[in-house]
Amino acid sequence: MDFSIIIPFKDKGNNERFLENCIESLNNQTYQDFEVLFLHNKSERLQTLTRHTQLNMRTLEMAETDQLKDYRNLGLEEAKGEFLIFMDADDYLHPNALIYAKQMIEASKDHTDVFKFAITKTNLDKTSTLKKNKRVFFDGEAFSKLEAVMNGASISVDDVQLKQIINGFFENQMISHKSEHVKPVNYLSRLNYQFRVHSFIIKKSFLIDNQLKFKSENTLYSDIPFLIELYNHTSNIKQTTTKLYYKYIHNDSINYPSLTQEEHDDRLLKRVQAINEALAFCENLKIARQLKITAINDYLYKVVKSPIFTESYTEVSKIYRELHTILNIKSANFKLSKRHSYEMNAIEKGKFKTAFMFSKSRVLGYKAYQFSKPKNQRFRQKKIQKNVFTRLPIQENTVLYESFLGKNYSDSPKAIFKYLLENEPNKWKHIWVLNNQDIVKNEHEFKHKNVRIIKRFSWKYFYYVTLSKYFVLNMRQPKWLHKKEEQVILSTWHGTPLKRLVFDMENVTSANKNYKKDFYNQSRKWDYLIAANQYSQEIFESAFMYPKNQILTYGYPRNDILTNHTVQYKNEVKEKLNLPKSKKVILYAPTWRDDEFHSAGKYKFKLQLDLQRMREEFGNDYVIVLRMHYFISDNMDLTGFEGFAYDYSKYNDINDLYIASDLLITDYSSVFFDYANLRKPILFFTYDIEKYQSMLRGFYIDVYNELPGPLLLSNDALFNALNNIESVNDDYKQKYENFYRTYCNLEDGNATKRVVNEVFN
Ligand code: C2G
Repeated sequence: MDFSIIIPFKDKGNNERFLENCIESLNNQTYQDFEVLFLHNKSERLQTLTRHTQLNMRTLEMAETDQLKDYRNLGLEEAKGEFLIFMDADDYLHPNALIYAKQMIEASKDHTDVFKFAITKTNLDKTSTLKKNKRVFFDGEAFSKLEAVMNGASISVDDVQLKQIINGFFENQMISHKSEHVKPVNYLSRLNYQFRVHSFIIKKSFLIDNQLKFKSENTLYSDIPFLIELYNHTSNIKQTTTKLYYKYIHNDSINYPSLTQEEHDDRLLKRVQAINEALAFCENLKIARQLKITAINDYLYKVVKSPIFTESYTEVSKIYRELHTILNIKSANFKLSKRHSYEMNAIEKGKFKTAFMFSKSRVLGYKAYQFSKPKNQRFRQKKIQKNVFTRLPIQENTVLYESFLGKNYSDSPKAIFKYLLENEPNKWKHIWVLNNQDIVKNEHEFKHKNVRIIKRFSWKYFYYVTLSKYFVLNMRQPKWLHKKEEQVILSTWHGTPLKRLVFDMENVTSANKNYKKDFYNQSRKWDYLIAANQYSQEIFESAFMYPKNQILTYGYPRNDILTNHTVQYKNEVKEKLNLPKSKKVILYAPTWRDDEFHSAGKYKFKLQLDLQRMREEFGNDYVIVLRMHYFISDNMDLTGFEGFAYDYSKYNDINDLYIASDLLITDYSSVFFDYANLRKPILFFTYDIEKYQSMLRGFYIDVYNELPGPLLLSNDALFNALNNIESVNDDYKQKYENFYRTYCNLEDGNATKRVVNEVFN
């Protein structure tokens, strides 16, 4: 047998989530001559998952006291394959990984014993990742075989390999494979000092001949000594140039932390201990140097910044003892900068207290330097927020408002503000976060003596965000905000969800891998959260992991005006927006797409709506208002459409656009939940629904059956619906009614009052 794949799996009750990917990827290998060894702690979940697999697989039970090293050693002993492949249970392989490995090994006539798959890190689900990385790789013999067939050679029915090649060829693009030699010492520096055994392919006889085993008891870094000992015996590692091993980076470190994401107070100590242990196996002076540098850098940049450095000298001194031994071990030469060498010399000589003092003053010096650098304004602001502003008394009657990160004067914060201003005009001091003052220059509320405007991230912002008794906002507060206990954060959120949110999302395409963790920590600081309906409440409880039955399900303050406004208000708004009185108004308000962006937070939007045709067919009766999502940074070019199409993407409050319009076209934006309060027709222009639903986020409701209007996948369909709007309305009458009853049933025009009574009194 060619390969034994060794996979340790210590079931902790919450880490079996990705096992299926791993098993499935082995099932899908195009090369079949391998066995799988699962070493596990009597995991029932593993047993269930593997029960029906056709894989050549053994599951071996470990004792509760066994450590990771014991798992791998048993795998090593039991393996029948010529080569051992080490894998982690949450990772997976490209379908052609093994055939590639086989070819790489065969092509290496120089008796290489250690090989490796190059790794790609991913935080997307397996299907999406593999879709992105479809290519298969064959070379030499296989490729010429295929070429021969394409040139007319006959195909043998028993030629399994050829069949695989042909299947692969039709499904994917084909390139020939390449691999490269990497010296362990280069390898160490290239991989940024990551020492992990996963993705290695090692000849079993080589391990036996050199008596290599996992010896370290280190619970977090037992790989390090093993790999260093391995490098001691081999001068070459052959690595694929193509990334065939998928390292899964968990995007939900709250519920499913990987070993690296788990919090261990002694992580840094464990790491320096493992390096120390590894050095004992290290004869190669250059590798020893790399290890030393790693330990030194860990100390200089990680230890001194970690909580243990400020909290416990005893813990730091344990690290010093390890470093002391490390620094006294022989290695190739290297040079430290002067300021770092004071600390290291002291540690080398065993003068730990002195080293501690030096490090402390270096850290202080560094902080002072950071603090004084002119361009580090934000750093200064955060420090002052944390260390100065939080010590000042809270301002009891001050309310701070922020809508869409300071971009608009809108949404529920606006409704709550107007209510407080009208009902208790002298009680409150109101501060609005607005990046551009001009957007409210015609709003009479802002003439009131108790209303002020500040810019986001100005010094005043840092001050008021800390000291306002109430902070009312519709997105998340900044991560750096050290909230005072007396402060009350009222999160209104900004819509009834259609698209899956945070913890209900498998993939987080555009945001960073800490998105879920950050969201979790930030939302723990909300004192109140509002939901427009029961449906939203349930979703927020799951998607935000928000405590059960704590949400104020009172209807949306922002929607009160949709119930309460007058016809006169509608006319005034139309006038304000320069829309012709004689014509009906279509509002087009689509959402953003996670996978279409220029850079972080700046999303693209390509208008698919045929404006030309719309003007030709409906220009006599209608005008259209375009309203892009606030994440879209592309500007609409409406040259030539003057008097027919109006871009109100930057207009403050979408409510006015709802009120002024007679019909809504949207897609997957939550706007229709609000619009339905007006009972005007809604059309869904969902030209990319398949991609959106599968690749991106997926939906909470059955969009094919529950929506209050038709899904229209093309301009033709859309125009057809517009032409027959009366019959569309008739067709959707019942659905609209059901929809209204489910999602708008709390919107009686008094939501703001209910919220204010609960939160402010
Ligand atoms: N919005 C807008 N103009 C658009 C789209 C949205 O002004 N063209 C505003 C609306 O107030 C809407 C809110 O932004 O309710 C949220 O927009 P969505 O398109 O639903 O997208 P997103 O910002 O991802 O929020 O729970 C709601 C979800 O969180 C979705």
